[in-house]
Amino acid sequence: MIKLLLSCAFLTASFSYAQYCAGGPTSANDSNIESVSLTGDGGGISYTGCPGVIGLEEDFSQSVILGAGNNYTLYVQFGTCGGNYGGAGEVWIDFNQNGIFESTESVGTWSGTPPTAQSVFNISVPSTATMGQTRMRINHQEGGSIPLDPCASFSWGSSTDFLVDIQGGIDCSAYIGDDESDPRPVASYPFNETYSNTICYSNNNPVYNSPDVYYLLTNFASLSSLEISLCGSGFDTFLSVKDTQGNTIAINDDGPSCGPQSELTLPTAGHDSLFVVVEGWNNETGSYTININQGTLSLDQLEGNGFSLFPNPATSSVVYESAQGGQLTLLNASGEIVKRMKMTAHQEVDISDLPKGVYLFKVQNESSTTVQKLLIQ
Ligand SMILES: [Ca+2]
Ligand SMILES: [Ca+2]
Ligand SMILES: [Ca+2]
Ligand SMILES: [Ca+2]
Repeated sequence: MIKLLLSCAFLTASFSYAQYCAGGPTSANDSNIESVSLTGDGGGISYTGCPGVIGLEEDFSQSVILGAGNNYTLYVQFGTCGGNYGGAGEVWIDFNQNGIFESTESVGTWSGTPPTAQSVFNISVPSTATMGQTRMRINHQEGGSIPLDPCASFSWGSSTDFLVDIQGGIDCSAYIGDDESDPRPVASYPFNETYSNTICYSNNNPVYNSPDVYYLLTNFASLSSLEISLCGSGFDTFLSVKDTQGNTIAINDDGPSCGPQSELTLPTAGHDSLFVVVEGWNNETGSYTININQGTLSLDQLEGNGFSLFPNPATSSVVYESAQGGQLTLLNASGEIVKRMKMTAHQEVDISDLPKGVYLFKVQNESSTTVQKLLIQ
């Protein structure tokens, strides 16, 4: 019973946290979905469209139960709440519950100028659909042409979402890590796993619409920096690191050493736990490999060696003191170079143009490369 309750709670959570794009019409007049009818294995949708609604309409007053692997008939009247104008219509169901209406999830299309016959669409629910509650979206875009963009904003028409409850299919209750409330735990290092965001994950981190997987890193007090790498993954990845307040403190799209896969190194000072979010560039999904380990910038070893920096933390400028000068490369927490300059053995460096955060102050000369952590506040 507890297990059942937990799995219900999970399904509710994974549904309510998915962030769906929302476009729709900017006017409530003219072209509109007039009616929708769908009978399933239970429940049902019986909808009347006029008067029109501006933006995305979420009609969650009713839902329909559909079985994975089964076929159903959907009736849609693409029409108008005013004058008759040409346009197009399309229906999608988010069968894999990743928060995205992919072109492969299109159920049917229509084009014409109302009045036209009611559209009759066959819904063939994939046997691999994700079990639980998801959305059906119906768009009617005046002046639009097939295929429609499920996320589009336009002047006249409709964009309406309905609830669909999938029975059978894939049970995602074991796929933890969809969002901050249910992260994949990482408490020992080095950590690595090969995993996938292809099924059972939804789009909670809106950097890209790709579904994302959340990790919660703890127990890294003995590591001065963390190197997080998606090198070797099977698609174009994007990596974010967030603190427990939800602030993004580091990001990487295409890492320095492995093409479109992502990698970054960040100091751990000031953090007890961190979220790491793996997603794809754009809508990309697939199998990935994540490695988390002590960073190659071993700050504990480097700190205090070679030069002094003061004040640190600093606000507007910082003074470098050493036996010799060199080339400064100042990097932010994402590993991006924010400043480069030649320095003398005693050099004041203006940092007033840089946002608050943790930086790496790296100095290279003929004899050495030394790095210190600089906090700007
Ligand atoms: Ca989908
Ligand atoms: Ca997610
Ligand atoms: Ca995302
Ligand atoms: Ca990338």
